[in-house]
Amino acid sequence: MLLNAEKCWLPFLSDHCPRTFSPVEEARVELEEMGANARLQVEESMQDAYRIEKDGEGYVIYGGEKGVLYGAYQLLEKMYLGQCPCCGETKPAYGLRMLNHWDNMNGQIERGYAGNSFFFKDSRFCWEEERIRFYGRMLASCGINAISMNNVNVHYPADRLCTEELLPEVKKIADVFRAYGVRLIISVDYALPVTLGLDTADPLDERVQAFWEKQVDLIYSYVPDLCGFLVKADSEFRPGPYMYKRNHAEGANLLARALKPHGGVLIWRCFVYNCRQDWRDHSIDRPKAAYENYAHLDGQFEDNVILQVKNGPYDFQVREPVSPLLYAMPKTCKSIEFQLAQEYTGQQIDLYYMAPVWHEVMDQLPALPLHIAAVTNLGNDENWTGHTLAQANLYAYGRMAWQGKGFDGVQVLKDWIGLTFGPDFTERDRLESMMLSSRSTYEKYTANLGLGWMVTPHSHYGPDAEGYEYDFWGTYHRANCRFVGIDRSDKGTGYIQQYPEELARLYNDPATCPEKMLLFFHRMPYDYVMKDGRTMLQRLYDDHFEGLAEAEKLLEDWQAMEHALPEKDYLHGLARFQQQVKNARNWCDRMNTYFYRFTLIPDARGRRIYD
Ligand code: GCV
Repeated sequence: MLLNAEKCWLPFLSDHCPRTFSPVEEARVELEEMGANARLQVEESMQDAYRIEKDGEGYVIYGGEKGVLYGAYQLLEKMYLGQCPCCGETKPAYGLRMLNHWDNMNGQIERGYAGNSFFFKDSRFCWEEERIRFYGRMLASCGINAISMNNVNVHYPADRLCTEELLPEVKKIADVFRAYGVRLIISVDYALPVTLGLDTADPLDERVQAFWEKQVDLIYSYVPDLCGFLVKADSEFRPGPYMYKRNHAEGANLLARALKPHGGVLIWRCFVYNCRQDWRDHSIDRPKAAYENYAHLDGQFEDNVILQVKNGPYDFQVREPVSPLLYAMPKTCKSIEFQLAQEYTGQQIDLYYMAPVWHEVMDQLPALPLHIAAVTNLGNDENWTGHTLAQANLYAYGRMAWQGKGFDGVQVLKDWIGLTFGPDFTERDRLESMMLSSRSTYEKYTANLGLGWMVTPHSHYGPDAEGYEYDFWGTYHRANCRFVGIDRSDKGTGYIQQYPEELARLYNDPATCPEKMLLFFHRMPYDYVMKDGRTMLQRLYDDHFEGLAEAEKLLEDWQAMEHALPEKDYLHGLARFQQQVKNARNWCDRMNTYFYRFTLIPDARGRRIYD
């Protein structure tokens, strides 16, 4: 049984190999210790792909330089789990499989729920080589091949990560990650030219172009395989090309051209919206923003620009439709961005296994983007992720990034449980069912029928039905005594028309719109009759009560697993499940009361709703 947090899902890796061993050599030793004779056959052309075969002498792993490492970890994993390791050639669905840290150099993590940064502290680099090596193994073992360490909101001194001041440190850490096939990305501040002495950051100004060329040359002299830059521009008070009346193609191309000679990519986030909206103004609809800012620029980006689009049009709510921008811009390279950090999804206290969300997105998109990114859920907590069970999201994300549409979130969860708790863990079915139902449970008590944002402002934890209602972030539900939700149909804000025709038709009509997103797409009366005959209001009440009951059941289930878990880990989880029940009760009571006070319609089943 293994719940040693440091080890996470890599139980077969021990620390006895000399440091001079490469990760591949290390994996071969581990394989030997597991009784497998494995030969590694590097075939450069295979790149990240690998193939595991068996002959009279043992296993042969064919692959590119990175591919053999992925293959070796896969073989270890399969042997540990007692599964058949041989496979035809397997190659990743996405080229770049990225993790974005939102770590600030003061050590805090924006939206971090697992302690502080393991890269930075007190405005400088501060990392333990052992931990970073272990992290490299974790990433390689699930196929992740690029990370950004610093927050997309680039604060001083992180803007100096691409200057002489900090590049020697960036180089040192890049050298550690390189061995695990992980390349670094730097989040850069669009206004760096101004910070460093120019009077403008205008992308069409030749001095700015020369500035970036020189800066990028310098960076690559330290880190020749840097993956590229990540940029959040013109969003949430960040500087960007709009400051100079330039569009985002002009803005992105500036950096992309500087990176191109070095083989670097420019990852440009599409999270751009008006965050100074007047709630009185119904003419602006925030989910329309990404499409409006970018779709018309298709074909105007350099070929090493990757537009990074959040999975939904808002901001990582519990349930959102797929961002319409992901269907658009066929001539532009895109990356889809998910958030493992549980900002709106329980903050690594409430249980939330994310695979169901990824399935919904992938099932719906006709073609996957070329690249994928996720905001990490990691920090320097002993168990990496705050809630130990939240580790599953990182592992599964890596697997999903590898498997693409073939991803099986149930099998991957089974594997993670086996690797983390041991193949003989007696409670694996119970744990699996807890985790598989966790998203639906959380959705029921926090965010029904596509209603999001009813959270405490800023912290984004706990209920506050009108917390954002009169604020400037553009996230309204406009509930009154008869209706709730926003009409985004062709008669409303027109958001739905950003989708391809068939989908737009489906969403446009409340009768065909998926009910779980009804109030995202439509403004509906409380007495609207849902498909199962309940009124919409009754469905809201029922969901909240059910969510609370299911949270209580999660706690009971965890308590029933006490005998199978080490005491420390059991108690760690127990405190979280107890908190989750309190949270669910708070959500249930406050949200039901909110709607009851508007409607004065009691629960049809006579349960207590406070007035
Ligand atoms: C890094 C949301 C979060 C911010 C985050 C932003 C983003 O607004 O609350 O903390 O900033 O998304 O994705 O850039």
